Amino acid sequence: MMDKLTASVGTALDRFIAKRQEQFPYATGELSQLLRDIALASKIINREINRAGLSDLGGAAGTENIQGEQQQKLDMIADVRFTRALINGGETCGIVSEEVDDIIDTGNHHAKYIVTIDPLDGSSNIDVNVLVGTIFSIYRRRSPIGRPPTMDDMLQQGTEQVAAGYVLYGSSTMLVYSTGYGVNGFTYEPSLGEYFLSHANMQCKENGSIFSINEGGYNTFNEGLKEYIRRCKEREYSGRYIGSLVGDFHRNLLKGGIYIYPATSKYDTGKLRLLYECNALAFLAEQSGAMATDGKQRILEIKPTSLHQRSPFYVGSPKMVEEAMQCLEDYT
Ligand code: AHM
Ligand code: MG
Repeated sequence: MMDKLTASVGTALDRFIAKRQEQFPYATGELSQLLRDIALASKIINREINRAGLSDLGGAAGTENIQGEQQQKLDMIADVRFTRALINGGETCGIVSEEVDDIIDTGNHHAKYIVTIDPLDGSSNIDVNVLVGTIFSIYRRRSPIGRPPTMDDMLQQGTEQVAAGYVLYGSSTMLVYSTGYGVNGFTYEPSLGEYFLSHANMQCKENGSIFSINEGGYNTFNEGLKEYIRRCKEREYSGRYIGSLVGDFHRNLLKGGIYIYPATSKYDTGKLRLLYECNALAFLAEQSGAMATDGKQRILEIKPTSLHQRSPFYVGSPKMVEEAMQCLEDYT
């Protein structure tokens, strides 16, 4: 598989992207440019996040997004930065963002790609200096070139993703992405302003001993999920939950584990959004040997019906996800 071939640790992201493109003789370079645009925007966000404590960018902006959640100032800044980068880059005709109710028409009607993005996930963690992330998916448009993007372009199922990734703004900043040939992770070197390959061909362990779930909702979990959590505790697995999806996912990808956001009394179809949270991570999960379902079916096969729809999310080491699903079937 292409991404698994020649990547050597220390390769700069730009070079890595260019080399990948060379391996596809018919590639036009548009996807490569789009990935570079996302990387550039992430560097700007990284700078803003690092300054947040000093420049009064933490905290709420006093407005709400479509889900009725408070928008943080940095949420909105990240949204503007990514949207601008995608508009200026010219390769994206339409965007779905967590922060914007409707389709964003970039005006690049000759562009081939659609991007769905959560510009700053876990932003309630910024005020307490805990990591946050950006999550993105890239699709090919379905509508004819030269026209505005349509709902049909946006509501593609996850199996149609051309690429997906996340940026983790943590103790160091990382960009992890896949174009469907394995998963590679790049660490940002701030003094050089560049990402370098640090985690080549990332593989999730088949089994793990970390479970990540907000147990505050335990009393509202169904019997199957309660049984699975009981088993995790009987085996003295480590309970680890940052409350920042990218961080929880990244840790479990590296160490082996399961992340669960189930249906709860507050969120009857789960909290996480299919188009710009679950699908991207499900794509990366499967590319790394992990598994992602809504408890019953593969996340990537869910046919979306609306831009901001939610889904329960069970993702991680395949043996753990399979056992959790078996519990749901047997006990519920
Ligand atoms: P957000 O998109 O509003 O930031 O919400 C998503 C976040 C995830 O990063 C995290 O896993 C989850 O919400 C935590 O939710 P909870 O506090 O309900 O456990
Ligand atoms: Mg989010």
